[in-house]
Amino acid sequence: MKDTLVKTAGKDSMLLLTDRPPNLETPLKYFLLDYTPNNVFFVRWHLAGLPATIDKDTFRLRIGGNVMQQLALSVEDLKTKFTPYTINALCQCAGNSRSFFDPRVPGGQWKNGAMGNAKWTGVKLSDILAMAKVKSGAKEISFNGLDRPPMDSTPDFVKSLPFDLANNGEVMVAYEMNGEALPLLNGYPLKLVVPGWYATYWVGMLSDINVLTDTFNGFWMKKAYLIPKDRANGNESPDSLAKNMQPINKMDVRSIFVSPEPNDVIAASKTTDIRGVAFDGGDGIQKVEISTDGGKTWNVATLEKNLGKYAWRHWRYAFTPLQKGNYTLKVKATNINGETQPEHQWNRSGYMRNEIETLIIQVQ
Ligand SMILES: Nc1nc2c(c(=O)[nH]1)N[C@H]1C(S)=C(S)[C@@H](COP(=O)(O)O)O[C@H]1N2
Ligand SMILES: [Mo]
Repeated sequence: MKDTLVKTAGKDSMLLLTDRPPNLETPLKYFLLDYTPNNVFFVRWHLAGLPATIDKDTFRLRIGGNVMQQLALSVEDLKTKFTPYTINALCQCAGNSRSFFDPRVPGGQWKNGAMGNAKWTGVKLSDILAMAKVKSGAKEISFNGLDRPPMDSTPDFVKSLPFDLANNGEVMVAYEMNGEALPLLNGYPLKLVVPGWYATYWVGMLSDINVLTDTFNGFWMKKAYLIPKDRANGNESPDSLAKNMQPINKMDVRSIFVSPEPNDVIAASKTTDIRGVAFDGGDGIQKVEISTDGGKTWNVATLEKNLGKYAWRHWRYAFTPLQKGNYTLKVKATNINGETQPEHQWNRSGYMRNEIETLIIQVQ
């Protein structure tokens, strides 16, 4: 299918998936950069009821539920009453690369561009919770944003996290991405950042934080974003669907090619730098291996600068093909726990794809 590129409010040319709600994919070439620029950072909204503008002066982040002190904080309060915190982290949609599942599955037909690496600045959620003085018995925290369902038929987008994770000192409320205010389409003015976890938890236009003494039962935790339980890589098969499901959580180890791109032509007897990124849920990448013969033999790629355990890691491999023709390249990452990528993977919702990536290039 041919890509549709569009320029929308505050964004440069991106791949259009849907325009209402806005769903935009980042062109692959930007993944050569350490940080994905805000004006091409992917966009994913579930509900079409998005505010067109948000007044920073009247906006308040409300913290309530099982706390001694309910809070209503302005963005200015977050900037002045707390110690700023910055972390580099990859934000990857659970459905990134869904279009490559075979057999195909319904949902946004993303290629590999439903992710981005950014420097997030804001306040640790644990600091906000300390100010609100959480009472004993807290079990989960739910997070809601300003977006609303256009009709009552779709449930509002609300997500929850286990209390201990939410309070771990890394989960944060970001008011800046790559040193600037967040674009409206990426959740201005505040986005929850959950390093290492799929982006479905990174609630944008975050307006309500609710400390709960029980399990949250909302639609977006109990019916959507479920993966097969206790199965490696969230795997199941169309003729034997998993019976036990659980909410998606930490990201699987993965690597992708960034350059060359599919169908690019490279020169024989010359060296081409094959480049890409690798990442996992925050344990750290141990090695990236490349095959240039369809998976028969593997060679180690060079890992580039470490931007932090929750960020992606660029890698590079010098490839000098001697013969003309088509080459089948493969890339496979392994993290420090020895976890690696499967040869084949499928699930009904097209989540957490991390199958070993294949790239076919022409040598001339
Ligand atoms: N309020 C709100 N937050 C949300 C969503 C949403 O629909 N509403 N979508 C989630 C999903 S599924 C993804 S992949 C990320 C996308 O973040 P981005 O639009 O900044 O790329 O936001 C998450 N946070
Ligand atoms: Mo997503």
